[in-house]
Amino acid sequence: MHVNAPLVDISADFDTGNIQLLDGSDPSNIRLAILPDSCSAHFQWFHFRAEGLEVGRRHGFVITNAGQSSYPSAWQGYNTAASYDGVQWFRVPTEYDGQALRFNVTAEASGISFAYFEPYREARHFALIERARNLPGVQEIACGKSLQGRDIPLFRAGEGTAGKRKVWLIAQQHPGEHMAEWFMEGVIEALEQHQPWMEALLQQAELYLVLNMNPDGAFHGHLRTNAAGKDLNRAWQDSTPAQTPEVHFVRDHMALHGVDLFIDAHGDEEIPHVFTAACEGNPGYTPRLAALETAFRDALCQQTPDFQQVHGYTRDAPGQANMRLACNAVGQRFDCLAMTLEMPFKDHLDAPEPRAEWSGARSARLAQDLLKVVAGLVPRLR
Ligand code: GEM
Ligand code: ZN
Repeated sequence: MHVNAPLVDISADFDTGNIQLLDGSDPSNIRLAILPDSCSAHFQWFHFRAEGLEVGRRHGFVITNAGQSSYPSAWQGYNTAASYDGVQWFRVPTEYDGQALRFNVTAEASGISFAYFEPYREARHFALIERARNLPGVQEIACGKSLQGRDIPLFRAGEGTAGKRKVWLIAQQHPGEHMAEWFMEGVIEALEQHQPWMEALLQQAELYLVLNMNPDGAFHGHLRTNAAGKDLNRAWQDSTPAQTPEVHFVRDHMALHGVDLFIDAHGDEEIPHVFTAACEGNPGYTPRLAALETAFRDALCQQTPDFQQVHGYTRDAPGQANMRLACNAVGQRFDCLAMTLEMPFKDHLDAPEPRAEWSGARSARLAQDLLKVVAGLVPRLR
């Protein structure tokens, strides 16, 4: 006698949530679809909770519209992030047939979460802001507002004294790239630990930090845009308070304080490696900047196996960079070392960790390694 399994409850009505339930009648074939960003066709980020699973029973999930996502080829070789408790995340084997994305789990508990990447939840974001606010030597020097009125604090580690180099780190312009705020958590941890190398860095530089550039998009489970459907990483020439206040706020404060080194933390859907993109296509690119980029990349390769220089974006031809991007706009405007840091949604195949692949913890660890490299590079920035 076939006993109907209890229906599995699928929910995404929480911060960073994104899924639409199409058909939950068969627990071995729960059919789902990812919803697009609010005012944009972009979609790829998903995060949902399944409750009412039968422990020991195999449950199957199908994301039926994966083939129409923003980066469909990115699903090749991708494994879904999963967690029973929302804290410990692991990957589940995932199949992509060119249209649908499929993953199964033999339930070890009655509830499980699935996401495109280990989510950086709003509660943790607020806690990180409080950790920064309570850090000795760190001030919240300004607070911008997102389009929907969420705070965007600008923190500075250092007193703003003349003569110190200004190192800016921003994150998650693209809200679905949650590894970016995990990276910023690593920056805050490094400041909390008062390691000698950090003290040496702060003797010669100040850190200007934006933990999450796009809190609206992160809250709504967006992949790429803010609440107005704008890609913030295309707004660095013509940001406006009405459509892209998040970028407008940071650009204003960069003009006020100056920039000697800029890191823009992102995630990449397709390339299973950690890498950087820089300013080789800028009209103002010079041998000095080229040498700094090489020194930075070589030093980070020496510092950690979680970085490499073989794989990455195609280099821009001379004078052909898209100057609407933060890295290129800031590098040009301030004639400084400026880089986009890309962390993978998959694994960093130069140092694979099959259980969780690329993760929040590895993103945070990368930040510590990157700051150690920055500490060694500060004397050369100007
Ligand atoms: C990327 S940055 C793209 C940089 N490309 C080159 N060739 N330098 C973006 O905004 O599209 C960052 C990201 O989305 O993660
Ligand atoms: Zn991005």
